[in-house]
Amino acid sequence: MTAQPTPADKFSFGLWTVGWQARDPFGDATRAALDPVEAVHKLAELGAYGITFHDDDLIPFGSDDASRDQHIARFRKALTETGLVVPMVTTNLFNHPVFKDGGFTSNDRDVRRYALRKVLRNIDLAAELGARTFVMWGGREGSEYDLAKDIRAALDRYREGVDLLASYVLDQGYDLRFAIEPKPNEPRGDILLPTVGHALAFIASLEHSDMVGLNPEVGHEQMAGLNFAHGIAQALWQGKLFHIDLNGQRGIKYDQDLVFGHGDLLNAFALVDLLENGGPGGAPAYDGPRHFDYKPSRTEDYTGVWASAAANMRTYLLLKERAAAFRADPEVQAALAASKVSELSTPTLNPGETYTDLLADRSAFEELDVDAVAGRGFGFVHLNQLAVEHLLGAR
Ligand code: GLT
Ligand code: MN
Ligand code: MN
Repeated sequence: MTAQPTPADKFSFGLWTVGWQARDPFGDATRAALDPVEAVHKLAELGAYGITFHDDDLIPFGSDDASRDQHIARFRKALTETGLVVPMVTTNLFNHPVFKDGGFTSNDRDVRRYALRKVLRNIDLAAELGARTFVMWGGREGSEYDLAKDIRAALDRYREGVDLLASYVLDQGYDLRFAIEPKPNEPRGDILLPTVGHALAFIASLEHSDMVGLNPEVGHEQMAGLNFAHGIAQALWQGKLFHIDLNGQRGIKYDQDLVFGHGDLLNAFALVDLLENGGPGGAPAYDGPRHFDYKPSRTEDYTGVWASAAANMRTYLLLKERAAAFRADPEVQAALAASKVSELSTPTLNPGETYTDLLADRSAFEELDVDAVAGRGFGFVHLNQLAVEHLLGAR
């Protein structure tokens, strides 16, 4: 197998992923802190092209201006040395206790104003480093108690916040777009904008909705029992797939952040096929970073951390290779045709046909042999089995 990542694959990692010290609600850290400079060098060696971060991942919360500048300068030097880029930046509005009831939607107005200032400062840094996407994961925007949060007011404040940030970016002339990351729960009992669908509806209500899209995460949709590949397809369909968080999740439970493909592998296969082959004429449907947002399991030492980082990229490339073989297989092409997959792209009405014409078309209704049509099988199971066999390397 030749699946060797290169920068052309556009793989990126959050600093908080490989840098996770594996502290969980039940146990202490199992790994020492990772120097961001080392993360840059290591990821570049492994073949990644980008690294992303929260302000607090790079600059410890509360740092004074001089040490802030120093942290940024060391990081920039590592970027220059390795050629790694920063395609995305995000702000931590969840870790410090001040955000215990959220950032943009805290009931406490002082917190909301502070949160906006923290993000504005970080937007300047994002632009300075050449990031094109600014992710907003509102992990603390939510509630545990229904009567304690006025959800409509919270959504008003959320919109007020995003509108303000978007107009700041426009006024500064930054080449930066926002990507909202949905999640149904954890750390809050219920998080606002819990799914791709909720976030899309929210985005449509914004003043600068064209500047705001999505950063869906595999595990987050799956925590809600949803089909990730479907969510991504709709995000693409709506022109809103601005960024993507790839990882693995096994069912409806806490956010596992496993390596990409270490959860629902068949859905990951469909996802990679969609991203890589789902555009016009079989071209890629998405050309942004393939960003891994995973957590190296708590059981791993640093050897395991770097092995898991490499595993994300290798799994993606293997799935890409399998998807290409699947598409090129004549038996798959015959099965796709038998399943009428491409017939769905034919409009239901003829060019220029109106509902009056449809009402007059006796072959569509009065004369249609409904029982005969109902009797036709679609052959979807055969098609899926071919996908499984390609996935298993059996074809
Ligand atoms: C946090 C969360 C992720 C988000 C990150 C961006 S931070 O670790 O679990 O899903 O993408 O804020
Ligand atoms: Mn997650
Ligand atoms: Mn994420």
